[in-house]
Amino acid sequence: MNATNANPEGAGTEARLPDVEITSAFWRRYIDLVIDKVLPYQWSVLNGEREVDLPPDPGGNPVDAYDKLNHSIRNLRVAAGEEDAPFRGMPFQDSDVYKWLEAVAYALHHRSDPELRRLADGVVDLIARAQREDGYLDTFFQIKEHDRVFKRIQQSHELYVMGHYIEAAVAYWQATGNEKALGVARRMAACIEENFGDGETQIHGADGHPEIELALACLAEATGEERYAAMGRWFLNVRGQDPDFYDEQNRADGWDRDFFAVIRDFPRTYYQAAEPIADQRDADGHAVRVTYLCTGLAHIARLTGDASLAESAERLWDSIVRRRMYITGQIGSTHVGESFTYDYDLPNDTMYGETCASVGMSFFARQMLAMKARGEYGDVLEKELFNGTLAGMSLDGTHFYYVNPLEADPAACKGTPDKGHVLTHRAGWFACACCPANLARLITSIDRYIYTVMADGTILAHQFIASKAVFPSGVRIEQAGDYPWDGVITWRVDNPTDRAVRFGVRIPAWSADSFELHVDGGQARPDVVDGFAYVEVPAGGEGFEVRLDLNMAVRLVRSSNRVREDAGKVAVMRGPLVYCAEECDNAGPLWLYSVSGAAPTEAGYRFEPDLLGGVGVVTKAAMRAQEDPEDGPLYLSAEDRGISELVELRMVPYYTWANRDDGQMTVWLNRS
Ligand code: FUB
Ligand code: ZN
Repeated sequence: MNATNANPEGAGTEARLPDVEITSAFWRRYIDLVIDKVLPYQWSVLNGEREVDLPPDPGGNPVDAYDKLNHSIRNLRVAAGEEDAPFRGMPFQDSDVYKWLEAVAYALHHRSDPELRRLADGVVDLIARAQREDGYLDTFFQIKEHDRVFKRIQQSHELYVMGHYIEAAVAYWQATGNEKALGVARRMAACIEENFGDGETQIHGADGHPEIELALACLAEATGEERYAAMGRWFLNVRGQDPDFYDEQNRADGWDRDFFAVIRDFPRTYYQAAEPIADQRDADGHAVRVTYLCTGLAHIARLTGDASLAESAERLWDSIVRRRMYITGQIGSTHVGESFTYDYDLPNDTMYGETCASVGMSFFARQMLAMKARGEYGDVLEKELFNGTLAGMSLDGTHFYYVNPLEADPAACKGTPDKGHVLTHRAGWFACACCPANLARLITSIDRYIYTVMADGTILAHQFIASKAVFPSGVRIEQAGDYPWDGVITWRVDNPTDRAVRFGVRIPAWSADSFELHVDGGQARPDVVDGFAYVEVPAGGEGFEVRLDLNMAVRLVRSSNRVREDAGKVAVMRGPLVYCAEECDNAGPLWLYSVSGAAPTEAGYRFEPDLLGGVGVVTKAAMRAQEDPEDGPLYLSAEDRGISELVELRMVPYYTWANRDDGQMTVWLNRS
């Protein structure tokens, strides 16, 4: 970076990323699904070509105000002065288009598609026409609230929206060389720089929804311009400095003129603005906000070498991962404010677990890996990729989850407002549609999540995704295997350079006690340092082979007994996958089953190629209590244990749930 205070150690991490072709059958299917189905489907929604039924908004916003025909692209046309219509939709709806554009950018890397490219170029042109002279772009404000620009940033999402455009622009410019896309982002950044800062006439506060910080970090890293990282750092440091900032802005703007009345009176922790970040001990408030903030923290810490930001990122990581995260990687224990609650509070049926929050955790983990070679970051990333995120989309790519519970019952979802935000089948779209395109951009960028190249050139192979990678240094790695179904992963490394390359293979915590590593044909006993086993690939080496055999036995897992909701329960896992029982496989109610703590034998696992796109199914002996008669007493003597029978419980990977008949689902099972 052209920086005086930039951290030369970490600044070039993205530039050292390899060019990757995905060969993994598992991920290839998802990438193709997104390119062939999801992106066209999402475009038809965003462009108002397809009517969508909107389920009740899980975040509590009134849905009646939203049309079945989405106006996202139309809003841009109106802002560009090409159509005359009122603004329609969520105030931050432009960001759905930008996430879609970013997903397209990554898709074009996997497959050349002139038609898609033409469409996306047209969207960039439209965005450029909609942008104001001074670089500002937010159609809600341009069409409807032009005199309130930056006047209520607690709720306005203006920097959130522009941050999403900046991310998309960087990705699109990198994928296609489209300078116009990047130019719009630069002008936006200039507008933000003009309006925010320490100057007397400038705004001295951060957006109520973190996002601009991570976006500026991306822009800084892509362009090599330090001013963007400095701006991102300023936004991180200003947060919480003046806890009254939002109230003062709201008062000046008119106290009751809310964009989102529902969030105005949330505590300041909701926006991570109750105190400076360095003083924030726990991950509190809105879960997606926390993950975006933390991604920015880690990224800007790396770019600027700011140790205090790095410490905050680590502290908040620990708060989430050690005390506030579900076994599937999901976060957000309550729908009230889509938020974290308190340590070890992880209810399974009233939880939130927003898809965006798992996507955000994947971003955060990726940035933490770029700061530090620590296996736990890779473990959590893997947990998110195979569980928390993928559950957000149906196997046919046209239905989505916003909220992802670990336990669901159609009767409960309909019968109590406590669970009204939980759906037992995915929806075609949402009034607040932040999740679908977020997931699309994660899946199409999966090639960026396999390796991290550290400042000293060490290559970390942290995700097991079969692929062919060519690094800027000339190193080539062909990774093979049928993960997550099979636990044998091989890397064939060619190192044509004149320096040995340090190659770190992640040893997942779940297999740390039982794995084998073979290096160039012989079994190796490497030291595992913080979750990575390191080997040296000699200079000039061709076809140097590293092979990892993981323990893929089905295992039963319990939570810390500080988690009240999971006490006396077990979950089933195999490799990175969390399993669940569904009513369509097992007669309900599912709470009548109990299982021993012993893992099933080998016979309890079978790959079924024709089920749910091809999945490994786990079966385990269980006792099933006979359901009491409907007209029987509500309370009975405890000595009357009823009758139980021995049955076989059938379980499928959590990410595939709700793709068949509507019914109950549970991850956690009673332990007998
Ligand atoms: O506020 C913008 C987005 O909408 C958030 O990130 C999501 O949680 C949803 O509330
Ligand atoms: Zn979302």
